Amino acid sequence: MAMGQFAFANNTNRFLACAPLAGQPFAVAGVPYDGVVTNRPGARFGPQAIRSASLMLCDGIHPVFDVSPLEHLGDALDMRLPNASPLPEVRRHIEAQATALMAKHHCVFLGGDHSVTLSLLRAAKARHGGEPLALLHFDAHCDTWSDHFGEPSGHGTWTYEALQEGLVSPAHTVQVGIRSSGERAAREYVADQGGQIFTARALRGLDGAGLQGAIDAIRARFGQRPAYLTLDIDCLDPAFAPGTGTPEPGGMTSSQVLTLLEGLADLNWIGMDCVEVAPVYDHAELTSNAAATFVWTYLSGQVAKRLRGA
Ligand SMILES: [Mn+2]
Repeated sequence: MAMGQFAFANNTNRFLACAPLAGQPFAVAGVPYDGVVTNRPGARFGPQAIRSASLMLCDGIHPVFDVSPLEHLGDALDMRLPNASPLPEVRRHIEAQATALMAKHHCVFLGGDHSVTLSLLRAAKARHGGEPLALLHFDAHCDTWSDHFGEPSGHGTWTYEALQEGLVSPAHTVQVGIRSSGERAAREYVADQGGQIFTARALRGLDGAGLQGAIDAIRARFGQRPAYLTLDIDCLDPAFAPGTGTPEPGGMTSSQVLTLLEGLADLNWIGMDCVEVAPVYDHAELTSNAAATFVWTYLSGQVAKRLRGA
């Protein structure tokens, strides 16, 4: 079957109502796949919901970065993906389309379940010199299980797979917001490999200046190594993001995430994804609004950096 025949969940809205993708330096693309979730499906509709929520930001000058990403951004709409093929086949399609987009643009991908990040990291590493990348991973879950309830891969294995494949550097891997149940070997895997974990418990009550220690630690660890940002919306407490497949109480606030994103904007980011937004479980578009704001914040920071010539 030719790739052009896959048409599931293709959207016509564009992020921030930006122009169709042409020669803009920044691109948004949807990855509407949720075939390997543990519990509740629905993240295939995440890209559509995040784009809709973003429309309130379309004329917005960012208050910290003093830019709007709108004129610098195009939307590639959704990847065309097989929906009934095994995960390795789906991942090949995602990687091929991500590779083509990354060749021309600094990309933000809208998931989709978190399994899609492995393909995006494969494309990003190849694009940026082949050295293992730095990885900043916001999530309630460690995603370092070595199997998915007896299957080789799911949406909770991609971090383990990325470290095993050498896509990311263990010493430059940092997780933020982790709190779900799980055996110690998985929960502590990133730290055991030499990375760092800021659990949601360790971040309780910290914001603003209280997060400066975490910002400084991540900055020191990453330096100017090419870095990829993956943000599972379930890093947020369900109070801020109910619309996700596997919510975990006791999570981060939206302002904590924004403090970190704003404070780390000048690192050497090469791409981002925001995953696991499942609008069917959302209320009042809380979750898709949070996701749209995080993506807008990232893009504003990167556009400001580009305009400075940095
Ligand atoms: Mn998660």
